Amino acid sequence: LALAPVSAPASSVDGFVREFLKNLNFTQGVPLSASSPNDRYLALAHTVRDYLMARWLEDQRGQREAQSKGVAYLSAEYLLGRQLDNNLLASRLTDVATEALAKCGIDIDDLRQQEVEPGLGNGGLGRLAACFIDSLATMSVPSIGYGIRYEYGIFRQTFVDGQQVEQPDAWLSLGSPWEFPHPEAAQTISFAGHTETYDDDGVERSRWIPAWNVQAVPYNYMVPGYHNGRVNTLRLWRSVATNAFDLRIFNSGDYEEAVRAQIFAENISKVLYPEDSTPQGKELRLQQQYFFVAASIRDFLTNVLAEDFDLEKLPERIIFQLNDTHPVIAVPEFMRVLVDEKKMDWDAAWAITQQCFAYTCHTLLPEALEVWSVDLLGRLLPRHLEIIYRINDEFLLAVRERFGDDEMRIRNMSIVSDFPERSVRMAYLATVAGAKVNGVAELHSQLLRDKVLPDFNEFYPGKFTNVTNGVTPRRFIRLANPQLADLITEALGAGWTVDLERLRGLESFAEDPEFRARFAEVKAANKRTLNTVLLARDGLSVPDGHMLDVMVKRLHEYKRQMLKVLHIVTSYEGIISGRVDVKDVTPRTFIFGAKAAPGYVMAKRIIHLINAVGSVVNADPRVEGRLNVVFPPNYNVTLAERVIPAADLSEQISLAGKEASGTGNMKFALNGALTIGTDDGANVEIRELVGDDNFFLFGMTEPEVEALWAEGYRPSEFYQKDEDLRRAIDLIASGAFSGGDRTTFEPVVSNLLYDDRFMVLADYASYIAEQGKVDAAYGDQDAWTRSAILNVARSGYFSSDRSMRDYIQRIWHTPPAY
Ligand code: 26Q
Repeated sequence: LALAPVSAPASSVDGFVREFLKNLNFTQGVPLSASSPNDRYLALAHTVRDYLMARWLEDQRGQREAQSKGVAYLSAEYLLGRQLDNNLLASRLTDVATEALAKCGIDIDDLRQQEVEPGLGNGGLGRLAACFIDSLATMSVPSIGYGIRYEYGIFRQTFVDGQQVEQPDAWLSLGSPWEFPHPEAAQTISFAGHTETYDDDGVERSRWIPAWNVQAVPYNYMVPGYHNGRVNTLRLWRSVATNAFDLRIFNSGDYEEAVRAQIFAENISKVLYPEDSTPQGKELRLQQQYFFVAASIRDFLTNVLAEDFDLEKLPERIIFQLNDTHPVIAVPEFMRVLVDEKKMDWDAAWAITQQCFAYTCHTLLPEALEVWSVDLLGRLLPRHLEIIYRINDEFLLAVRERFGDDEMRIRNMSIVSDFPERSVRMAYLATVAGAKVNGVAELHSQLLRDKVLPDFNEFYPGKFTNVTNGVTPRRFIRLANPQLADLITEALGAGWTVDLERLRGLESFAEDPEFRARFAEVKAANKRTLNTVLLARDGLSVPDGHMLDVMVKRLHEYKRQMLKVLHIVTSYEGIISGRVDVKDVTPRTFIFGAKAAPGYVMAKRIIHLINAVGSVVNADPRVEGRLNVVFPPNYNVTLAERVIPAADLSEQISLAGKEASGTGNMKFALNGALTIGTDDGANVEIRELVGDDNFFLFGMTEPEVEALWAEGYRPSEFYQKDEDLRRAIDLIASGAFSGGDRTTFEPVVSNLLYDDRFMVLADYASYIAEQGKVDAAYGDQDAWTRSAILNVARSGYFSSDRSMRDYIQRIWHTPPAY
């Protein structure tokens, strides 16, 4: 019986009712009559799990037995969003579950609200990883995601007097029905200590004598494919104290010390670092990185490969995709395992390693490129540092062979830099080790090749490639915008959800007045839903008849929320100065969503300013309610799913050459918002696809940005020359948004006038002019709707399924299905 495959419960309403009540009674230990909403949510989640279990077990066995090449996605972040609805959708259980719960007198919507989303990521990079594993499961690609099970995900943001205050995200506190811990499968992960050489039967070898270790306990999560019966695995590691370690101290009677050891070990997976640029070289962060990749590599080698597997054939079985530099310490770890533990010859091990890794870069900001001080690396991972040095020595030798003793070039290409302190450049290590290096949008990949790593591109022709990001249409259309999804299905038939280029078929419907009316009605309904959600969530409202102008993303100077603020202040100043008749102002609601890294002072000031401007503008009777600033705190995936489908205008206004790709931009276009944006990241590709007539372009191009920098950028000149800009900045400086206090926002103003690294002032005039065109275009609602439909019709390219196909073809060379 134990060998017989389990089977899924019956997919009937009555079957579901039975399973649900059974879970309520036997898992939650409560009768329906005494159950809390949380009990019911957990019982429902367990019921959905049960339906997926048979396929999951089958797929785990199938993937192991197929022995085909697979992908291991290594990512320090997975920003999953809520699981219940996704898993219901994937397994076709939404209707059955809804009816079954109704029979029990329960509104399933009430239970949906119970789920706390796992916020195990900061923003774009983490959400991208979540979209990718969804696509891999949906496309039956043999794959596994590896990461960290943070006990606290991205902080919960609150506002106190308009300023950001962070609260811990205790996402596990009410139970976590989607995870399967396997403490019995824990791995030991070691740290620190020293290295030594020894004589191994006449061969001199190195080994690492670590000083301490922790246990890495795997927590498995189901990743169901959409309507294909597949269930892949996401394996997140939790750190716990090693028993033996505890016991020794415990027996010595030093209980405090024993507890300290426990806390120390468990700290590793305790909390997600909330910085997503200019990372500090924190030791705990390096511990996290090594902890999860070492556990993942060991997991693959011991649990996936057969015991007698010929390691020379590793490249035929695995490709580790490095999601940015965060998991790059996997490279020396892999070498250490092959050379020190498996006793493989260095050159053979290196040849294999270079085929088993590929690296995705997600940034262009120099300050965001990760480096680790040699000092810290040597203390925490002494053997890995030796290995990195040897990789670098051999690499630089090869560079000399190719280019001669060009010391400048050698210094520039060295994985180990000497300045400002001796440190390891993780992006260089990844580039040298990776079979391929990719950027995340065409423009980004081109700049990566030509501006960030040109020497490497010359040395490794063909290594650099592009894979433009994508987003999953399951979560971001089907779940987030069910009414649009139904309208599309009615027009095009089913099938578009897994073949998003089919949205092209909507182009002809854009010419049909009746379809346009229905499309507009869906948008209006989504706005009403958003209004209801925001009212309940934050007491905020989105008035009827307003254009919804949305800027949601992490707060960063390069993303230029300040430009948006200046636009709002300009509109406001026009009204209160009497130069603009309020009756001529297009009613707009500006929605912001943005978290700032807790230590990013300027970003926090900008949040404060947005809230301050909102308080004044929203309350000023002269505005007659035509400008409305709404800034719900704690923007997350759950809120994104409500905001994006309601949006009319998508703000993608980063300085050209700074946003690697953006993925929010894609979600908006797919939900029928028009974009106002710069020629940056994937905006470039969105505009090419949707057409100039359906996209509001403004601002300098990347070469123009370069040129202005080169000639010497003086923001104050723009302030002097542009009257509207001067009025807006003066109004902020006057204290109009800070109760007359001129000091509150002085640092923001000074920064704009005298520094302005991201050239907000240089692009201001062009932005304001383009916003004028937006207002004019919005005046013709029917034409606007036509453009919105064309945005949907022409954005099918941005499905993460297409991204996966590109990775498979250009990088992974894995079979398309198993
Ligand atoms: C690194 C070291 C120490 C602490 C934190 C970090 C860290 C964490 C997160 C560094 C960067 C991140 C996240 C970066 C990120 O989200 N980048 C975005 O990736 C998206 C997906 O490719 C792109 O669309 C965005 O353009 C890019 O900004």
